Amino acid sequence: GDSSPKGPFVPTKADYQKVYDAVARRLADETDYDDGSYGPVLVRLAWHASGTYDKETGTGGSNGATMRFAPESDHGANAGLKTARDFLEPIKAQFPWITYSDLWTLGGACAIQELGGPSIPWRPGREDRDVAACTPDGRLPDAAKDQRHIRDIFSRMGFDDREMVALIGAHALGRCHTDRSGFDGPWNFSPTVFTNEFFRLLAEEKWVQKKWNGPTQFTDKTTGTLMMLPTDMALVKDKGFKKHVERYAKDSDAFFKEFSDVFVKLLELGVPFKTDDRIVFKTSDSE
Ligand code: DDH
Repeated sequence: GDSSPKGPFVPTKADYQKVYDAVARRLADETDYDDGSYGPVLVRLAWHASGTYDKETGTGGSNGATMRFAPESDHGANAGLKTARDFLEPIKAQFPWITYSDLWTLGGACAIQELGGPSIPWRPGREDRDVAACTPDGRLPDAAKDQRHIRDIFSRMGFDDREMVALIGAHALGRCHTDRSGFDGPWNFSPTVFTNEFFRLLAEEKWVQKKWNGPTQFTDKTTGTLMMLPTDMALVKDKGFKKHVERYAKDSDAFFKEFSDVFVKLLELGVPFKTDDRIVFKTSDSE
């Protein structure tokens, strides 16, 4: 028999790659949802888990996964994210040693990579916290507002103008749902592929206010099928933001590089890591 002492399980990089592979496999298998992928909603889960960070108090952020609990799970901004949390439950069951907070951020990194985005170097070290660590409502952005609100919210996390614009470029992915946010529709024609299309369309299309009974949103004059939120339009109204929109619209490589850096930073806000060593996961299409 094996007489070696059995300490607590210490996962290696290979173990985290197995978790990545399982999420990637599930993304490839479960295509009967929205535009054919759970990837966008996984990205949104990772963002809303992380974007509650407050640099002054050091509260919030991805460490804790407190969106498992009410009241945070019921905050208006988190409507619909149960879909993403439930999608990851079988992965948690298969790898019970990983924390929810590591799993949700790894899921976001995996979705970006599997949908054709840049690699998102990721490191483990988050610990789940209990309901007492839930953040107050109002820390995530409100789509009906303007550039001042965007700067208030994202500077509280510690981001500058360039980083704010790069992050919001994630709206290349997914769509709005009337039964979640009240808004409706996708931002571009390939909502399951990570591209700089959000910026290209924002810079080049003519956007007009949508005529409907729902909240104020904008639609492209050419087809009338795409959408922009008031906060998206603020990125071309504000000079400080607009120069980055135009740069990313023209230079996909710059967007991919700068998005990767800032998404890595977002996922790590407030986490007391024990290692500086990040894992660059292999995507499912690399051999
Ligand atoms: Fe967003 N986002 N987001 N967003 N977001 C929505 C969907 C998605 C705002 C509002 C909305 C980021 C920034 C902002 C994604 C990623 C990111 C929806 C629609 C609203 C509303 C929700 C629904 O109805 O299902 C606002 C406001 C901001 C802002 O910063 C001012 C950022 C920074 C990210 C990121 O990932 C880094 C993704 C992906 C989606 C699509 C989700 C889906 O289900 O599809």
